[in-house]
Amino acid sequence: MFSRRGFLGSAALAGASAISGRVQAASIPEAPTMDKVVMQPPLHPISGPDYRPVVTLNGWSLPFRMNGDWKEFHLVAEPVVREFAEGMKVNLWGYNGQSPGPTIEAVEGDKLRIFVTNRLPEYTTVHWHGMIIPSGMDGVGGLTQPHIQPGKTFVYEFEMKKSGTFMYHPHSDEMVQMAMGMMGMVVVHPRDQSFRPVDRDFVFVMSTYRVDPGTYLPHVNEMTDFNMWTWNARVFPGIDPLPVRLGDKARVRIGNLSMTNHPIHLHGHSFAVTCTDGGWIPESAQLPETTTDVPVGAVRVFDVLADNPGDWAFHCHKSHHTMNAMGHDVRNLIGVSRKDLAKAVGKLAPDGMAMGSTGMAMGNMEMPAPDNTLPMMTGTGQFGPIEMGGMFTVMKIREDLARDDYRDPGPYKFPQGTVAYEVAAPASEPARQKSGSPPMKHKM
Ligand SMILES: [Cu+2]
Repeated sequence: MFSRRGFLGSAALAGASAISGRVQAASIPEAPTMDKVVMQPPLHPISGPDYRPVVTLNGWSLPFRMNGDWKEFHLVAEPVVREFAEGMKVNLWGYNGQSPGPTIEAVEGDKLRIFVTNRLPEYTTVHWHGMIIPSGMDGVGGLTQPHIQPGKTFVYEFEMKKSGTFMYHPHSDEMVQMAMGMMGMVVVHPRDQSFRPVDRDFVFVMSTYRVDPGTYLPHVNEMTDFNMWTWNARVFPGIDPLPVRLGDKARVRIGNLSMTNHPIHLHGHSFAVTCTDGGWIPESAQLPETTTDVPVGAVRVFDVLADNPGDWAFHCHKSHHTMNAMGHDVRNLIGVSRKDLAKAVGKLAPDGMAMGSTGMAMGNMEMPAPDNTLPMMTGTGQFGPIEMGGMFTVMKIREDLARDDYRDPGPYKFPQGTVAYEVAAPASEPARQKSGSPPMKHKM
């Protein structure tokens, strides 16, 4: 856990310093760090206006302190090691010990002072994606500010003009720094707590990497051929589930800082997209959806009434994005006998395995793989292999969850007689046209 030292003592600071544009180095707040890869409990505000906090999948929210009427945060840009899932760790760049960086939560109307210290080997900046702020606070290196050199600290100050869901990322050697995992989310709660309230609130950002099997560093020049499709730099089965109490209204906020769009699909429900990084969508303009496409460099937020209990798959609908690293050059051998082929391949690559002639399902048989490489399809549910990877997790809707309890409730206990089942009687062959019989005549 992060240290609360300095934050609990914020009352002493409150009022001590009125609005000041220029801050002294001595007054830079502590920078908490996080080393856990599981979702941290919601961070209820200990000062400032109240709100229902969000939870960040496999992440956390950055604690703040009040200084007069300023809410002060401290981000530290630095190299980090991120576990994508058990068995694979990647050297990334991030903030405060993790990639992605912590979620920053604030309230509409708040004055934010965000300190950014650069512990990277090259300069950086932070751009506040989607926020309506003065141009000089926009974080575009060279255009709106000098770059933050290694070892230096800059401060950003702005007022949160509107509520919503935003992102932060560098605008400085952007291709490298974003490909290395530098990003995070900003959630600004409405000042009026009766505006579209929800019972549970989740947030994550999508990013993609190409990490060659057996290596530990993403290819930062990759433009299209990614092999790790992540939510908060985690892949299935490493992504936290979304536990929701039956009857709760849940909100899911999704940012996309990858290089392609992701159609995000939730099973068993229909939802409404209620907000983008541009603002709240009026109710009259909301469509009922089961999948929403999240474009590159955008945020989509949906609200769902969790009225259908169970374990509901929640995933990107591009099927290659629910896989881990795979060989893209594998040929489709469905329907091809591979008796001879297997012999030939075996001579060339003893550990190699051709795609099966009946498909790729392998019943959770995992191939030998280099170090630091995840199986392409993995994970086990209560009925057998799930055979997924990448952008896949489960929304777990249960009757018996307590408010604010985001712990994994385990597998769903299906009521008797509600699971698809095998029929004992043999199925009769479907009637088919016999070969040699005359072609069917159609009456015109
Ligand atoms: Cu996708």
